[in-house]
Parts: sequence; C-alpha cells; structure tokens
Amino acid sequence: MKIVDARVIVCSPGRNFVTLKLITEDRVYGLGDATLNGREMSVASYLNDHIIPLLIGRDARRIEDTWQYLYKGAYWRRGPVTMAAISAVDTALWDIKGKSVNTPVYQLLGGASREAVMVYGHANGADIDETASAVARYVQLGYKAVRAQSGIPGLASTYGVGRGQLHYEPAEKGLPPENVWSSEYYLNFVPDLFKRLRSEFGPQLHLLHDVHHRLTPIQAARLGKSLEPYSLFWMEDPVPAELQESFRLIRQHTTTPLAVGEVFNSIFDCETLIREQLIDYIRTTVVHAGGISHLRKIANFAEVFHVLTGSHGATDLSPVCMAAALHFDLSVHNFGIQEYMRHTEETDRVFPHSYYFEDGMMHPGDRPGLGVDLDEDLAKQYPYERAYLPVNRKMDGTMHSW
Ligand code: GCO
Ligand code: MG
Repeated sequence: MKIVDARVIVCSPGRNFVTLKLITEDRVYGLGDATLNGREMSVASYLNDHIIPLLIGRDARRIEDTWQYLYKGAYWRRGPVTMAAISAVDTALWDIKGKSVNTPVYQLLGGASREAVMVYGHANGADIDETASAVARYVQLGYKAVRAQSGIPGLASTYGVGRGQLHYEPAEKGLPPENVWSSEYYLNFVPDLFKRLRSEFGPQLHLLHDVHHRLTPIQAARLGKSLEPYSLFWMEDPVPAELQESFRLIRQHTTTPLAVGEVFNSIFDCETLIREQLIDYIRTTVVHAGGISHLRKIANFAEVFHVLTGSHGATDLSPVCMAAALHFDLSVHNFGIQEYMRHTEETDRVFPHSYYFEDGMMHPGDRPGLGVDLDEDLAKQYPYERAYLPVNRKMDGTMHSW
C-alpha cells in the first residue's frame, strides 16, 4: 500500500490551518493537522521541502517505522516545527489505516474505554459578572466542566478574554498586538472570581483556570493555595515549564491539581513532571507532540504514575486534530478531560466531520478512519493570511510570557 502522492493545504477559514493529505496507490487518503499558530509556513515548508520526498513510495501501513524514520532520520530531533510535521504524517497514516480496514481509528487503539469523552468549554468576560453569565450559558448547553477567565481590574486586556460568546481567537492579522501584565493585580483578583463561581454554581460543576505560563513558582504556589477552598478541577500552566523541576516547589505548597503540556513536543519535555508526580494532567496534543503514536506513549507512561490526560483543544488545533484527539481520548485508559473550543461555522464547513457534542460529552463518531474530511475547493476560497499571537509586557515595559 504505497504512498503515491502528498500535498500540504494551507487555508484560512476564519484562522490559519495547515493540513497534510497523503494518498495511496489504492486511492485511499488520510489527513493530518500540522498547524503551528503564528508560525504556520515553517511547518508547510518542512513538509513540502524535506518530508514529502521521503514519503513517496513508502508503505503507508508502516506507521511506527515511518515515525522512527522521520524522528531519528532527521538527526536534528524534537522542536515544534519538526514534531508538528511528524505528527501530521502519523495522524494521516492512522486515518489511512482505519479507512483501509473500514473501521474507526479508536477501534485500532484498543477500542472504547468509555462511552464518550468529557470536554470543557471556555467561559470568559470583561469582569466577574460577565464571566459568571458566560459560565451559566455553558451549563445550559450541558457542559459538566468550564474554564473561567476574566478581565482584571487595572489591566486593559487579559489572556482568555475574547470577543463573542462561544468563540475565542487570540491570533490576529498584522503584527503582534501588545498586552500589559501585572502578576500582582492578577493574584489579588483571581480568588474572588472563583469564590463567586463556586457559590453560584455549587460543588458539582468542574471549574478550570489557565494561568498561561505567567507566574514564578512561589507566586503559583500562593495562587494554588488561595484557590483551594473553591476545589478547582485544575490550575493550568502556572509557570513556564521549561524548568520541570520548578513544579517541585509548587507541589509542596498546594493541593490544587496541576495541568501542563500544551507547548510540549515530546515525552522528554514532561518526563520529570510525570515520573515525580508533580502534575495531575498532561496536556500534550496529537498535533504538537508527535501524533497519535507518540501521544499514546506519553499517556501510557503517565498511567504508571497516576497522571491523567487533558489534551489541549484550542481553535488553532484544526478539526483534523480534534477528531484524532477524540479517538485517542475514547481509547486511552487514563483519560481525564478534553479541551473543546468550538470552531467557527466556516471552519466546520471546510472540515466536515463525524464527531459530535452531546450533553457535555463528545464522541468521534463511527466513520472509518478519523471521520474528518477537507473540502479542498472550498479551502481555496480562504487563502493564508499572516497572523500572530499577542506578546506581553509588564507595566514597566519588560517582556513577559504571553
Ligand atoms: C488553551 C491555550 C490556548 C493557547 C493557544 C495558542 O489552554 O486553550 O492556552 O488558548 O493560547 O492555543 O496558540
Ligand atoms: Mg492553555
């Protein structure tokens, strides 16, 4: 079952997406997401210039061997660009494998370990009242878990506070917008937000919060401690996680569960975090951490140490990644939760899919393969437009993590 053709489709139906399509001699094709928000064209080039020539003529059934060939064969290992490209190939090969044996991918991954996958949505508002109303809307839609972010008094704009009610899209056309940040204002404010939400929504609703890599370890420890009375499902990315050991300090101070990993590319980025049980949820994704094959290795390793999965699922992960994530989530034993930011209607039209949301849970559907397609003619109507995520500066102008 040789790969005879491959192409990279870059389109922008509301936001930019990079998709790899692999086609076999039997005319079976598979799709893989290769989107790297704000750096899309680097992965498109990596695939077109360096990977596709290696794939033509290869046996599409040899998923693991192809992964190892691309990872070990490049000599230059890891990194977001390389790993997004490998992820796209791996995902497309799983899609092909499923279609060629006429079965949904989760059946090839050991079958369903649960009936459906619990997801969390994003509630945000300019202030506590608006955020509380946004949480109420998600509860009405059936969500059992909601992430809450709010504007902070004294700061003109804040991470996670978007435009509109269901869609939050941080990337913007043109040059990167600049935000202003104060960890002091933030730390003084966030406990009030969760005090209000817990008293308004009762003990059952899962409440999550994303710190977006902005605190120092001791500040993160303080925040975790101050949120303990409100029993969060998790506190996400409290510090930049380049230094995995910094979580030892946070862990010693708080019982608020910790989630990390959306910017990680491989098991080596989270090995200490998992082995020392410094986190509760690992958030690595199909698109950025080596595809379904490598994500399964991370999950299997995490299972041994009682760490659950909680994959990233923002809008910059295309419907192809969301479909792959749901097959992974449904099958892997130590699944925790899946992030689900709804795509816009134009994105959904370009990527028709079988996955569906019902009563706070999602299911990948039972179509063979991943159950997601790409309408290439429609995609042509949405050409790539350069866009960037914002950058962040402290009030005195010092660059800070966004
Ligand atoms: C999340 C994330 C996103 C990222 C985005 C960057 O938890 O959903 O932090 O909102 O900022 O994916 O491209
Ligand atoms: Mg996040």
